[in-house]
Amino acid sequence: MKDEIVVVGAGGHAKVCIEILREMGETVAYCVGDANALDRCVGVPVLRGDENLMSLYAAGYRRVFVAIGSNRLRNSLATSAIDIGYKLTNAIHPKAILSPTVRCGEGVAVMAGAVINAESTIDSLAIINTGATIDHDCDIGRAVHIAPQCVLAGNVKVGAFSFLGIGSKVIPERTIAENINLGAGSVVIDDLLGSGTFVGVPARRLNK
Ligand code: JB3
Repeated sequence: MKDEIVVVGAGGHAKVCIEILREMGETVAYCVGDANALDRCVGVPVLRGDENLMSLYAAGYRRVFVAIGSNRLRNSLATSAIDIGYKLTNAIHPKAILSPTVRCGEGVAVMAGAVINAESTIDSLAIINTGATIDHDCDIGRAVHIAPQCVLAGNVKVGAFSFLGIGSKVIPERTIAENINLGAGSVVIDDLLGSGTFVGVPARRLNK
């Protein structure tokens, strides 16, 4: 069996994740992109088409990291990879700060400068992007994306597949439900319930 990692995706997010994996001392053997992917991604050869996941598995690769920004696509490609038999690995930058009491799922990306404080939970396939801070006792759901420079105070819950736009902030003990898109720079002072898009200061539903 091979120890090198296969990265699914070959775009901007994959570039960042490959470099994190290298910082962790890992080697990325291949990226698997779609039909339009470029030949290489930060020096890693790119194979086009998800059928390559089967042939790489047959060739002995077992570890995969799904580096796709879209929450839904990341989840569905990870599910396909697990069905083939792959194990999801994490990409956690050595210069992120994670409390020893953080619980982390699989396939999670944590970028440089992110801080995750005591007894928070980061579910599988979440992205905690550059410089985001997640304070104590937060609960970040499956395939959530917390964009760069977001600030979550203590006891904040974010439901599966939600996206918090760049620089948004959430005061303590608020709940953001599943499938919510929060606009850049928004400030959440009330629970955001139901799916949909919320924007502004304070954050309000954009449309019904
Ligand atoms: O905001 C930040 C800091 N990063 C963003 C990230 C979270 O999301 C970034 O700026 C982008 O907005 C986005 O990055 P991503 O997902 O890498 O997007 P893009 O650069 O457009 O690349 C998409 C990649 O997904 C390409 O390499 C495609 O080949 C690949 N792709 C799309 N559909 C797929 C599929 N790959 C596979 N294997 N299968 C697919 O179905």
